[in-house]
Amino acid sequence: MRSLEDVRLYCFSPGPFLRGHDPLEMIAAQIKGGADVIQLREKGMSKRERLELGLRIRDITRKEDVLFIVNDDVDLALILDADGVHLGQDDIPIKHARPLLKDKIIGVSTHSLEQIRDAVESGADYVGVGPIFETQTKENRAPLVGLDLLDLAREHCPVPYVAIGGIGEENIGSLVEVGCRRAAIISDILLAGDIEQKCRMLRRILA
Ligand code: 3NM
Repeated sequence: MRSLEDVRLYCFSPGPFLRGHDPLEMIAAQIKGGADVIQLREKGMSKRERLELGLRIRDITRKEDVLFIVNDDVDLALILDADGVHLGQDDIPIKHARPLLKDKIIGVSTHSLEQIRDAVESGADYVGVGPIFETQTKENRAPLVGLDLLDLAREHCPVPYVAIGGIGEENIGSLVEVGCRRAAIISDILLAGDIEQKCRMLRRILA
């Protein structure tokens, strides 16, 4: 299995950016372009629909040796035998999720150094750090943390950390300048005319 240390480009299921396309085609294009992770993140779907899409994502990610992470739903991650789950600050705390997930990956969204420290102390395998830049994708987002929190993460975070929020072609270089080579990107990729090419270009900058 691909290691979290090696993760560069962290990608997502289409969510609100589907716009009549085939979700599997959009996911396959991200994988072809070098996605290291696919997260199932479908806030508008019923659990049954998430399960059905998740089964298809599990198949393709296994075949292509890409990590498969499920957002929020611990039970769905287990049913799908995903590689792990991603938990927000308002989701189930790690201490309750870990006994169920055992050695599966648990990632946690963090928006401050204190939250990074708490997540690590609770046994997070990786943390998301954001929002770095302005984003329209997440409702009720936390205040912008900017590149400053990535600077602090580099010094104080012992597990892999992934930058998120408003990252795209025009600003991804600034992450690398503060030593961060892992980016989670939704809209800049899923709105691209050529998703595969977009991923390839972004990943090359992180490599
Ligand atoms: N989490 P885009 S920001 C899902 O700060 C998510 O934890 C964030 O989408 C956080 O790449 C965000 O389109 C949205 O800005 C990222």
